[in-house]
Amino acid sequence: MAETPTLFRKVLIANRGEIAVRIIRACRELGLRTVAVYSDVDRNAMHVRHATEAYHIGPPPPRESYLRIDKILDVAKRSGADAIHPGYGFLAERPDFAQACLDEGIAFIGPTPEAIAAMGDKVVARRTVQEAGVPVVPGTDVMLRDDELEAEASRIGYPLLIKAAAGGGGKGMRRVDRPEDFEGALHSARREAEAAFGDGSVYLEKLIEGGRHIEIQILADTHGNVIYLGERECSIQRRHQKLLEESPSPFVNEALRRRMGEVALQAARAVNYCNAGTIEFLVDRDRNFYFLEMNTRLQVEHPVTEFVTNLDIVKEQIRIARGRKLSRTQDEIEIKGAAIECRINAEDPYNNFLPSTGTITAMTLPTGPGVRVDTGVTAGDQITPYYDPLISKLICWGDTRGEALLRMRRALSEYKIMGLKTNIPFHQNLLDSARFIGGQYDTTFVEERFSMGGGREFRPEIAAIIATLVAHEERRKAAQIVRRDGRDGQVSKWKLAGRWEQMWR
Ligand code: MV4
Repeated sequence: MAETPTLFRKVLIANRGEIAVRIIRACRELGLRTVAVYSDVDRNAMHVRHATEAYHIGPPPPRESYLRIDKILDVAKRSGADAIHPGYGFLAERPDFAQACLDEGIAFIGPTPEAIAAMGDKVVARRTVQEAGVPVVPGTDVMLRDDELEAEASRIGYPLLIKAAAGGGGKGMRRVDRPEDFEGALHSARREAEAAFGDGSVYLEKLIEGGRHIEIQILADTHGNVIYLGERECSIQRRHQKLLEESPSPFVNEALRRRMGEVALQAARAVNYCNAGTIEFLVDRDRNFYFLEMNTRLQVEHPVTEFVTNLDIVKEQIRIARGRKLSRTQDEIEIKGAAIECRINAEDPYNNFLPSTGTITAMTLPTGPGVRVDTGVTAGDQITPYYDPLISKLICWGDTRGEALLRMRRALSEYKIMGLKTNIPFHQNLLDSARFIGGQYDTTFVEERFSMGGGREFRPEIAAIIATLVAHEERRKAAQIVRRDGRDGQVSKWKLAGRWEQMWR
């Protein structure tokens, strides 16, 4: 195997859209040249225009372009790229791609093929982290025959979940409430897993109901340093698609953050992890937390962590790949303020989130203090059905959760996209809902308790105080606000409790 260069000058970005642009920007700031790849429909895309050079790799379907390892490596060789950043999706979590890069003497800006493979098999991941002392949901740890699984099911107890070993992200999952339903569910889960992943292996876990999805961002370098960058609350999702993320989580206090952070480091060390990664946890109502899976890539929602830590995660990834040390130690990580990210998707929230395609005829992006927009499209661009519906991420920072929330409402109201339907109205409704403002939501909220237009009269000053107090719990005795009469005032928690009750009625 050729030796991986640690000094590199030119980075190929094996991706498209907002994340390709994000990575190109980090490279430019570091003085690195960039190579874009594009399919037919992306010929004039923003990521192509931002890169130093760009190469065509085929037709729009990902299988024929962005997933073609051979074509991408060929471009790397022709362009003289000495590193490849995979972004998220596409080839980001394919151990064979990471290995192929290394075999060609090209640095893969991400973890080792071994770590990707270990975490990609959910049963191996579960066993590996469990042996390292990480709490996992009670369940099965090895692949078993159908009759053995059924015996294990009664040991675990109902309700339970059947999960695909090759799955992740909720694909191939089945809930089983009663023993008599087990056999049927097992067969349909195996069939679905076989069709989706070419692997019908499944395992079982006890079902944790009403949990929150909270994940820990970690960074690990080649010198054995591993740090955590706080958590992201990702419970606002629909059909396993995240719609909004925030950091810190309004549910996580200092003690829980530290415990989850330490456990995340144990999980990372268990696979000798290197580069940026995320440990997903399910946190129940009593604040017990359980390992779900590890994502061995840069994630869509990384900007909320960047805002509250003031760290550039993509630059850290490049640093790590170059064999340098992390720019900070754990003691130098401080969570400052609060950040919220809204995923702006080309889909119609008034019509069951139906994908919306067509040309963006006009677009005005929000700007101003504490606002960041990561996008890969501009007015005149076409949104096609070939790729995911994410057209932009709107991220807002505030000194408090309340300020971040009000800033997000302001930014959403400035955002104008013509020619397509977007989920901006969904986010506006969500930010006006009492449960979101109060931080009282779990992974079932959007699908089971939320409805468009269900919000009450919005009182920004009350909402901001509640959002801030909930997030900061006892740390701030009262919130400093500007009252309707224009005077600054302290609002006691008692007074707020009263206002909060009013919002509920
Ligand atoms: C669970 C669970 C409850 N109990 N496992 C869904 C995606 C995959 N990463 C794991 N998932 C879940 N696993 C046990 N034992 C509930 C979910 C789940 C979920 C998790 C995170 C975010 C959103 C979710 C929505 C539905 C179910």
